Amino acid sequence: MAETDRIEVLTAAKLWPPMMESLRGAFKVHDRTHQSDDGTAFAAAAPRIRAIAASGESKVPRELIAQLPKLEIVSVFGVGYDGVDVAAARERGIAVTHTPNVLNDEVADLAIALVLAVSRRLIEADRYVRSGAWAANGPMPLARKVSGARLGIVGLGRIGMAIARRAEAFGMSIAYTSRNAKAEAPYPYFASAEALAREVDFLVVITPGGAGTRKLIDAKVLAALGKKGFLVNVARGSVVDEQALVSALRDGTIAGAALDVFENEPSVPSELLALDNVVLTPHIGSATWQTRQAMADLAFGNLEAHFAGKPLLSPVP
Ligand code: 8YV
Repeated sequence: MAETDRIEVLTAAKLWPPMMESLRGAFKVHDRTHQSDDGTAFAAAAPRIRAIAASGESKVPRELIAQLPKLEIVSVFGVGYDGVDVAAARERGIAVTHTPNVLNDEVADLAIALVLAVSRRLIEADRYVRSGAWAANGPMPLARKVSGARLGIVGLGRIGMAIARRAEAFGMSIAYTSRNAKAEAPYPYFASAEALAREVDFLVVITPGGAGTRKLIDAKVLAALGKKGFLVNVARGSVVDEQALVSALRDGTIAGAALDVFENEPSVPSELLALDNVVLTPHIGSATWQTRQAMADLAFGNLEAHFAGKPLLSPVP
């Protein structure tokens, strides 16, 4: 196909290289030109751009959508689409798709790994061996048992359920909060994160980001979790009040935290870096070859389906 006949796509994030390869094989790709150049290349291409390929962390605001008169679809490589102004897209009849389900296992695995890492002090233990502290000082301070403990899940969606099923295998008692109680969930429901936090040892956050959940986990919730409680966040940094969390960790209001997501990624508050009772990972919830491939197939498949006039594989609800 002549280069000029190709459908033009704007990427709104640095995408996984194999995903970029698929895009480049099928479309003319403008790789983040709206962010990277002085505006002229983007202004020239904008009237022809018919699709945006975004990631879970991408920002696709109303202002960007307004600059693209031919935009038909935003395909998100990720389950979360809180960075996309879905209302602005809908007003123009622009489709928005994401990659649900294919990453449920991966994110749930990481949530359990973080519960174990922070409670059993795994990262600290690794440092203890490498630094020679074991030989010098003898055994490490004791950790907290996970099996049989009480787990609270904030957001019992597809991934939340996958976390709950794993936790059952650890003999944990499970409770949850979400906007509404789920008839199909066999676990006790709490109407607020604060009420849930008061009853659990581990509070795992896996609720969508966006305005509705901004700073849902605040100083009050952390105080309710208490000095023996641990917070795990595999959702979005925006869901936790990061400054309140730093204070709670420093003051011993809670026992520890394991965080895969942050308010201003990739920047992480320096206070967190200095704390031993914190495990930090760089937004790796879905980051395995297997799952990223499945996400790429789905995100690319949505674009293919759209431009072939077929039903979308996974439109946002
Ligand atoms: C990212 C995510 O999309 O699925 C989500 O919502 O946050 C992640 O899977 C991924 O890091 C790609 O950037």
